[in-house]
Amino acid sequence: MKAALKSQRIETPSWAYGNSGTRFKVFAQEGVPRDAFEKIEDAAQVHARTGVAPSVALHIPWDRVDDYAELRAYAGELGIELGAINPNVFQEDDYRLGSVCNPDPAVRAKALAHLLECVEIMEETGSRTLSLWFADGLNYPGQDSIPARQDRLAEALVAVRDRLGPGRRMLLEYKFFEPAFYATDVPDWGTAYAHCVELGDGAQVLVDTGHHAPGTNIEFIVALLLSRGKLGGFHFNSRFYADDDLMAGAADPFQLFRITHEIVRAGALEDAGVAFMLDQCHNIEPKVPAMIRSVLNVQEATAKALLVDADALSRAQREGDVLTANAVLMDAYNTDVRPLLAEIRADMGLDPDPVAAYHRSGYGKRIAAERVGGAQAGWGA
Ligand code: PSV
Ligand code: MN
Repeated sequence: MKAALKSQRIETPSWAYGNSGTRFKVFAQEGVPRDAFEKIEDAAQVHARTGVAPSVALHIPWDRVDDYAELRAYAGELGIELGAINPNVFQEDDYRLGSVCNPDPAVRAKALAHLLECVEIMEETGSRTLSLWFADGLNYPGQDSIPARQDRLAEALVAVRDRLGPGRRMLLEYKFFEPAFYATDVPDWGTAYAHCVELGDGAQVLVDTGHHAPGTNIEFIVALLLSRGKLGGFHFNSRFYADDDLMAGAADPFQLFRITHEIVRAGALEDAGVAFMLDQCHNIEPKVPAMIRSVLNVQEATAKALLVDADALSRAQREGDVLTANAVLMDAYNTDVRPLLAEIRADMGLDPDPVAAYHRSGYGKRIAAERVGGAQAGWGA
């Protein structure tokens, strides 16, 4: 159990270190990175404190630099790697009616060119994962043909797949609404799964925990995708209402446990095939310690999942003993795993309390003093 927790890998998103907000207001914070290099410094802090966050995902063009080899080397100096590359085909005026599903072939070609640029960036950054999310969709019934848009999507995905280098894969993320309100082109796991099956081995589904209707049983989706070899990874975050992008484990730690239980049960924790990534926006809280907290929350859920007595559970399930089966799960969930995780951190040469250690380090004060002037990074809501 200790070995599994020590070797867990949780990827943090570069964009979570920049300013973010809602469509009503983006609140600027002191010390926010001005470029991709400074975002990497913050991500490296999260790894330095937790020991289990050794890579950072990039979003292009938010993290565009002249020399990706230099960015990769800088990350390496700070002890982390560059992770998934996330193309952005949702923030230009041309994409008003969609990107790869747009009725205009010229816009589709532009979007595809950006996706292929990101495939090239993967070679320079050493990234193995291309993480695709499309904001494409419709606001009004009749606005465009739903099946024609599916065909356009499939055509673009095939073109991307055919350009992926060896050992590289593409993940397709779904989201049921926003920014489109009537029909999203990849709204659910079924649509993503259907495309990934057609695309073959190099394509898998990405589950962002914030992208479901309230009450959706996400662990069911996880279990099903795992059983079909099509679960590529997660964007963990918490939601109360919509795609809130709050700290993972903040809203519903029990849901996070139920998801990690399915992963552990399927033996998929050690299998590097399922990428544990975070996708969050820290609008009002300080970003680096919020990210550390999120990593710890995922770690706690995983530790509890590893505590489930698998033999007792499967015996109770075989015997149809509903109450015992449920009690086995709840026993694990209700165990306080914090002392165990503190011990593991001590074994790893880390401070047992990563958030306190971060505050004591003075890093937050230092970046607030040093990162003055220039344009703070943000996703421009
Ligand atoms: C879309 O809501 C999303 O979850 C996708 O993963 C994007 O890349 C990310 O958020 C951007 O914030
Ligand atoms: Mn996401």
